[in-house]
Amino acid sequence: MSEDETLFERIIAGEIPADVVYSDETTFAFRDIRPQARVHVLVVPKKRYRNLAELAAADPSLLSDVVATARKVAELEGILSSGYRVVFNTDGDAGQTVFHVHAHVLGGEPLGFFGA
Ligand code: IU
Repeated sequence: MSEDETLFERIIAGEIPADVVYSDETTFAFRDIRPQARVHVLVVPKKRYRNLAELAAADPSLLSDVVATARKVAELEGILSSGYRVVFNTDGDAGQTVFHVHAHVLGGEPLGFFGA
């Protein structure tokens, strides 16, 4: 297993320090170390799947938990009414770098459109 594959598991286990925003039985949320917006929090399932495609195929209920935690994070960060974006980068062209599926929760300011 590569460093990328274990990194978020080590953050969840408390072996690597992180700014934790929320945790429950199945999901974990912490601030991104290189924030791309005023609010930039990563939501991960505690059980590791490589990416969104694998999670959605194998465990839709856990994917639902991740999306619910993204909403909880928006609520905790005070951006539920101003709006927020949830992004899952999935493999090569999307630029995924850490292969433990994670949702980026972004907001706290107007966000530009993005793409190629
Ligand atoms: P990506 O969707 O796989 O590209 O996102 C990985 C994110 O993980 C990226 O925004 C990094 O800044 C973030 N991150 C982190 O928060 N803490 C870390 O120790 C590492 C990456 I490595």
